[in-house]
Amino acid sequence: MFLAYHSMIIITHCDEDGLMSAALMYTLNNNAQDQKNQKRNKTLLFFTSPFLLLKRLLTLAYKNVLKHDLCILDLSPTEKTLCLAALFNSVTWLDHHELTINKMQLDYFAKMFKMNFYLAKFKSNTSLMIKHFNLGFTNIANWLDQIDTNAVQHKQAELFRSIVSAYKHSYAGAVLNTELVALTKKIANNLERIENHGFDWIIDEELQNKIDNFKDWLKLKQQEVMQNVKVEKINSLKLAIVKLKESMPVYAITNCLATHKDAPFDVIVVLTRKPKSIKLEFRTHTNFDVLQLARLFGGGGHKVASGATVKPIHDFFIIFKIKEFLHKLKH
Ligand SMILES: [Mn+2]
Repeated sequence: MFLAYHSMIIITHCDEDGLMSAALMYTLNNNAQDQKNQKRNKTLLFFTSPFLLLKRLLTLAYKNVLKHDLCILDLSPTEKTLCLAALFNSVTWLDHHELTINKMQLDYFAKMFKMNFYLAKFKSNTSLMIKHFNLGFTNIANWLDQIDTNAVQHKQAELFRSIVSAYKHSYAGAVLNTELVALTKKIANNLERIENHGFDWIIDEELQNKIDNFKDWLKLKQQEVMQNVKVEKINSLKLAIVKLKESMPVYAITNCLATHKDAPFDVIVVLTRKPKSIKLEFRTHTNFDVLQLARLFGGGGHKVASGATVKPIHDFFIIFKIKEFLHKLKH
């Protein structure tokens, strides 16, 4: 699986789970190299979103892909991304989201190209990898499961979420990628320490300031959300619509809306307007299947947490489509 004389490209989801998955992959990769006594030319790491995976693969495929082993983490495969990934020397694909393609298609790619899939429903991609590769990091698996399902209870899960959120709040674009790569390497080199003692040692004065700034900003944003949220009722379903002009962590929206006087909400729609697109996020307080809403817009994810990216059309058309769908549901 790990051909050490090739370079490796890791593409992972730009969130806590994606970062930890990449740290685990770094470690697996290094161990494989030690055993073979070979050195990999280099390992490149890219953070992206499900929507931008296709673009990232296209950009990378334009360079000499045959030299590279590709590894994709915490991002679900589509027909198009599978086709592009097949161009690389070899592919290792690990993901825990609901599949959008059927098993026959996957089997075809696995048979035709050097592609290894491990796609299974786990609470986090991190716990999937820890189980699959028998890594034994039970605390890390548990913390990332809590983060990825927005059920944070442990202090270390909350701390790691704050660290990654603070990075994403402080940096953007290529600089964010560079900073997250450095953080991933730091974590990869200290997995035992994290498993036994958590993340406190990572926090220096500079990072603490970033976390404090992020938390202050988040409090203001949460107040805005509570003031501007639109609540609607469709049949017996309660719907909360939040429109944003600047991204903010969706867990923070879901959590503050849980204290709203009309909570719990069956459907939470977060609509973030960006220059060239609109990011849609769907969450629920009541286990309502919001994956079907993301699918309406060509997106994916989990049944209780999903998303899609659409062209910058008027909000009206998006909200209309969601309401129309909910109206037609039988209760
Ligand atoms: Mn994940």
